[in-house]
Amino acid sequence: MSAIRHDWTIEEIEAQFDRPFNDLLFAAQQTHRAHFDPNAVQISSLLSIKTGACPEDCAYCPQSAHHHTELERERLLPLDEVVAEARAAKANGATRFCMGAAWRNPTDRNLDRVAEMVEAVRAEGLETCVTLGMLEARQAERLKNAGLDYYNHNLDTSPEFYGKIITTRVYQDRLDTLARVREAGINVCTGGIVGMGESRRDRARLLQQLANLPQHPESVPINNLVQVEGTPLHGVEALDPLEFVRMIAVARLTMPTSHVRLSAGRLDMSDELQALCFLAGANSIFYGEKLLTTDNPESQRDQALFRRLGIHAAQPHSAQGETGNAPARHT
Ligand code: SAM
Ligand code: DTB
Ligand code: SF4
Repeated sequence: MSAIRHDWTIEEIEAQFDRPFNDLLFAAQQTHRAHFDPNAVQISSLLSIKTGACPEDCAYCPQSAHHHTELERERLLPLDEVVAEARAAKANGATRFCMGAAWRNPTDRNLDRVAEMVEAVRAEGLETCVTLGMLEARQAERLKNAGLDYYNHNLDTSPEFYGKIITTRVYQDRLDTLARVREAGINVCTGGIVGMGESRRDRARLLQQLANLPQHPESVPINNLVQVEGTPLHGVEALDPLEFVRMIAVARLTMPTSHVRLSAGRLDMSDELQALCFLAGANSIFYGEKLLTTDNPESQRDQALFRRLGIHAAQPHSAQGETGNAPARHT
């Protein structure tokens, strides 16, 4: 078993990135096998419960009110629509349902409505995840009491590159929200985006931030930028796909027991590239034909890919290191 470390230096992480590709993938796959069923992949489906007109200025995001995208602003979805979508996701094979809102932070009134959604989705027999922006401690507790399993809040990139991407909130705000989620006993889902024009050192610094948290996130989404017309990052040079695979592999090596999610960006990836990501240690995907506002591969294509690779869906709470809907652990 690989050691669980929280003291990674930037040089050590960069050295992993710099290894010959085959050596890196072999090491990542060994680590993966020490902690997980190598042929099991966790399946989450996403729903945007409140779309567009976000006050934040994240340069990658089609939902920011600062950019001129073609997205229609929508109100918070009614409960019955959310439950219908959750049922459909479950019938389609998802085990976790993630609800996203384009907010800087939720108001208490909105949080009450989201808490109802969490309760109702859980009652359908799905794991629940929400991503609502910044949270206060009492709001995290409110969600925990509603039975929330996971909270997603990404660090997105390195502390150094961050200011080039977002100016309306600082890195420390994100770390504070993550600490409150952890303290409330909710599983932490946090990762980032690559392909935004950052350097390899930025990617290594992001992984260093994640791996050196007091407790590793249970879930680490690695998003490849989905370029949307009208956002400032539209037209930025795409990342070398093999560098994306390296990012997955180094996430696996630095956070051996976390679920590493091959997240946004799969639509543009070949089956072969996705297969390399699974070999590098990715063991979770977003499944279903939409992410939040952009497209994801058709379910049938994913089912065919799983068949080709002999991959099966992981059962909820089957992996080590998950707190489930249980009290906070302090390590
Ligand atoms: N508003 C909340 C927040 O930012 O915390 C929650 C929703 S936000 C859309 C969730 C995450 O989606 C972002 O942190 C970012 O990592 C990811 N994301 C947004 N737009 C993306 C894009 N165009 N490509 C890849 N990932 C994206
Ligand atoms: C995450 O890391 N990626 C998801 C989820 N968490 C909320 C969102 C991806 C969004 C991609 C752009 C869109 O569809 O709007
Ligand atoms: Fe708003 Fe979240 Fe998009 Fe940033 S990533 S603009 S906070 S919806």
